[in-house]
Amino acid sequence: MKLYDYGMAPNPRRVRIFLHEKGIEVPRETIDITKREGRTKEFLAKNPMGGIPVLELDDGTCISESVAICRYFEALHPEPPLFGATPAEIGEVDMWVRRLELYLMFQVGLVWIHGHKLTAHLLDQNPATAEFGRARTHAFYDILDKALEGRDFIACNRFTAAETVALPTLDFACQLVGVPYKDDHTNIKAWHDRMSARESSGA
Ligand SMILES: N[C@@H](CCC(=O)N[C@@H](CS)C(=O)NCC(=O)O)C(=O)O
Repeated sequence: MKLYDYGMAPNPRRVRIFLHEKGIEVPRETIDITKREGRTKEFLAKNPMGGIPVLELDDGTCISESVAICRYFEALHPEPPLFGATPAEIGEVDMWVRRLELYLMFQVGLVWIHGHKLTAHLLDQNPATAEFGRARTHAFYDILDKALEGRDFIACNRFTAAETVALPTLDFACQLVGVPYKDDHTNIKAWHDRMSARESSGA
C-alpha cells in the first residue's frame, strides 16, 4: 500500500491527520504538484481527475478523493470511529463533511483558482467567480461559527472526520488563499486554536 502525497497541499493533509488520529502508518511517496507531477500520463492512469491524494493498494487498486481514502481506513481500522459510531452520529458526521466540502472547500477553491496570483498561469481567471466564492465562503463561516457556539467539536462532541476536513481547509483559506474568517468569528477561532494544538495537526 502507498499513499501519494504532497506536504503543503490541504487534501492530502486531511488523510495524514486522519491516519495520525487513528494511529496508522502508511508508506508515502511525494508527488510534486507544483511540477504538475499529478497530471502526468502515468499518474492520470491512477487518478483520471489528476492530483493527490491517491491511495494505491497492493493489488494496484487506486482510491482517490481524500474523504474516500479516509473511509477506506475507517473500514479497515474501525477504532476510534471517526465517521461516527451510531446511525445518528454517522449521519451527523457525513452532514458536516459534505457541508465542509461543498460550502467551504469548493468555494475557497474558486477563490484560489480564479483569484490568486499563484494559479493565474493555469487558466483564464474570472474575477467574478472568485468574488462569488469569497462571498459564499464568508456566508459559510457565519453558519459554522454559530454551529460551534458552546461546542468543542463540529460533530458528535468529539474529534471526527469533520475536523480532518475542516482544519486543512481553514488553514488553506486563511494562510494561502486569503479568505480568512473574521475576528468576530470567535467560535471558529477557538476551535481552530484547539485543533492546531493537537499533535495530528502537524502530521
Ligand atoms: N476532491 C479531491 C481534491 C484533490 C485535489 O484537488 N488535490 C490537489 C492538492 S490539495 C491537487 O492535487 N492539485 C494539483 C492538481 O490537481 O494537479 C480530494 O478531496 O482529494
